Amino acid sequence: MKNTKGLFQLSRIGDHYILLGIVLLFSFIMVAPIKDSFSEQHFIEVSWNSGHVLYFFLFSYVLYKLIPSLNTLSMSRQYLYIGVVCLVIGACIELVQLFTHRSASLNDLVYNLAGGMAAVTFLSPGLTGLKHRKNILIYIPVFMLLAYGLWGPIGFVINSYLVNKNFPVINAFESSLEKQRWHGQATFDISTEKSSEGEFSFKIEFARGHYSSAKLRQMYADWVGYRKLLFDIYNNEDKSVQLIVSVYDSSDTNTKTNYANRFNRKLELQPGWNSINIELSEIKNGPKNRQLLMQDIAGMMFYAMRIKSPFTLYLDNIRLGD
Ligand SMILES: [Ca+2]
Repeated sequence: MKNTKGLFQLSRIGDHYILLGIVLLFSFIMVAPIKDSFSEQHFIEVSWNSGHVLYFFLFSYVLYKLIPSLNTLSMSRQYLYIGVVCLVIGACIELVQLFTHRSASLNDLVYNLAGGMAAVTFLSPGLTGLKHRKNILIYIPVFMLLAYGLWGPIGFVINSYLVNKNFPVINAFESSLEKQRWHGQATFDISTEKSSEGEFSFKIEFARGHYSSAKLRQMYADWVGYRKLLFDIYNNEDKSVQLIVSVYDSSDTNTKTNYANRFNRKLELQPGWNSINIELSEIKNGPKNRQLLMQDIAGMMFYAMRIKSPFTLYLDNIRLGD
């Protein structure tokens, strides 16, 4: 028998109808409008794109099951056909998303392609018959596509390790991965232009408008045993700017955070470096009708409102101290 052993072939399972069901379920999730509270869950959000990879991997698997003759084609044709099908189906999903208030993205097409190419590579029996060197040439681009497609959850796991390792330093911005912990309407990136610690800081550009924010969503939760929250901010403007810093706990993590349910402090930032030092006892008593759960801190937010002219800040060395 020729062409019957794929690297991770699942043919013995024979339950492709179950897999077809999973694919249909994913189809529904990918086109259904999602709620704010759902999209705010950091892990789901950073991993969301990787769902495309999984979906198109399963989708391609089902194609192999439903059309067994695919296996008999040359490898290049399998890559071509599966690739084209993934791109066309992916483009249709993007079109449907336009009508369900979900944002369509060209990046998604790359994630879809990664899933399809991975399926051909790992499930098709053809590759195992090729010579080793030729295999490597195919594996390298496919693994690069996969790494790109799975970067969200991979980055999340590495960040989880860094968050634990570096605490009580919350963000020193010395790793480009730290950017993934942040979310918000402001434009931000790791920068070498200024730093109060190490070589890098977090450049945040607040655009003109009603509201703009940068929100830290992946952090060490237990602040018990420390006395102060400290950080440095460089105000790049030639006049003072107002910024509000908020700290919230696990009871308050979605986009509709209640102002009275968290700690808020208005900062008047002078031009140049500002060293901010806030007592954790004040943060604990920040919410109006309760105390913040200091053992279960979920996030921090830096935001500005009614911004008449855009401004740029550099944030560095967010840490807890005694
Ligand atoms: Ca730094």
